[in-house]
Amino acid sequence: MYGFLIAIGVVLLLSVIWMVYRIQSLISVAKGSDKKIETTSNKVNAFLFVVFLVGTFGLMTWYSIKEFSNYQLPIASVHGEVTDKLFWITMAVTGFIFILTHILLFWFPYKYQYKADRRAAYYPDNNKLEVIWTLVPAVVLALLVISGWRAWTDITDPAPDGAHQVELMGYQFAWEIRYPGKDDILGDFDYRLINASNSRGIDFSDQNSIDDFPSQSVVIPKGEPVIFKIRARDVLHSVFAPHMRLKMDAVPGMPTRFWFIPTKTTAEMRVELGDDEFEYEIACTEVCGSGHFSMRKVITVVEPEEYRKWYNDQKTFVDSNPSLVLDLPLDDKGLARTSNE
Ligand SMILES: [Cu+2]
Repeated sequence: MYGFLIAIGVVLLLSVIWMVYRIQSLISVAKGSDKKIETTSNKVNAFLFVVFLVGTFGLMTWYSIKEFSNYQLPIASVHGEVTDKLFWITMAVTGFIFILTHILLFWFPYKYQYKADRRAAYYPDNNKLEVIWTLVPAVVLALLVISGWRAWTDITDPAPDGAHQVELMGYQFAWEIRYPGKDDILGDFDYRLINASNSRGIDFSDQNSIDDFPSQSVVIPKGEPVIFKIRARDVLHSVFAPHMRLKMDAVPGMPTRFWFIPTKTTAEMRVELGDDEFEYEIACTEVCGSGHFSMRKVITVVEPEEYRKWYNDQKTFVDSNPSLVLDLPLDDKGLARTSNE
């Protein structure tokens, strides 16, 4: 009970203080306040706007020049030329507008800081200006969006017939790679078949799986279409190969794909960069857990003849572990034994 009364008392006291303050303000308004508006802090703040403009612009320029090589890694795929061109056009248009509007944004507070002898001009509207600043951005943005959309539909079209298939499966925290083998068809998979000896859940009762083989790195031929068939075993991951300008999410339960044509072998890129140890890489770009950083795989791009030789030399899952097909019907086992002829 006392608590309630004290609370009411406090509220009443605050109300009284507030009323006194309001009355005092109204009296000073009625009297005409002689409070000075043009203060030193006003000038300091106006000046700081200019300092901020020049300082951040300088930092941005310095950083952009210093990191420029990281913005434009050499391109190693056909569609990379298209996406890079789009990137730089968008960058030029938005960068120009960004710099222009920010110069105005920070310069105006300085230029139009309070001056006792200055009055603001009244300028109600200008239809011509409104039309211009609505139409110009609308047209420019429409052009950017349409060219981006056309490039995207080209890139995501179905892969050409005969594209080399590579299956990439992401899991916490690595990638597993599978090739379709001599029949060029990846065998089925089912998450319920995942176990210690079959980490990808490959269905070895599907005859197309019998000649599938694993690989420690992604090996692909230069100048021929390649399709990555991407899936995830546990959480979201994302396949990112920066030199190929390739990025596609790996989603559990929803296979995705990305096809492209590599244009430079690893050896050629080593010469171009003057770096004998250069490797193309896939990095996971979905923060997928504590071991996310370790989801790196090497892509080796080789000449087509070298690729075919490598491809024919690989050992199938079944060759490495015949027990994978021990439970299968007799016909399939027979096929397994003859798969590596
Ligand atoms: Cu990941």
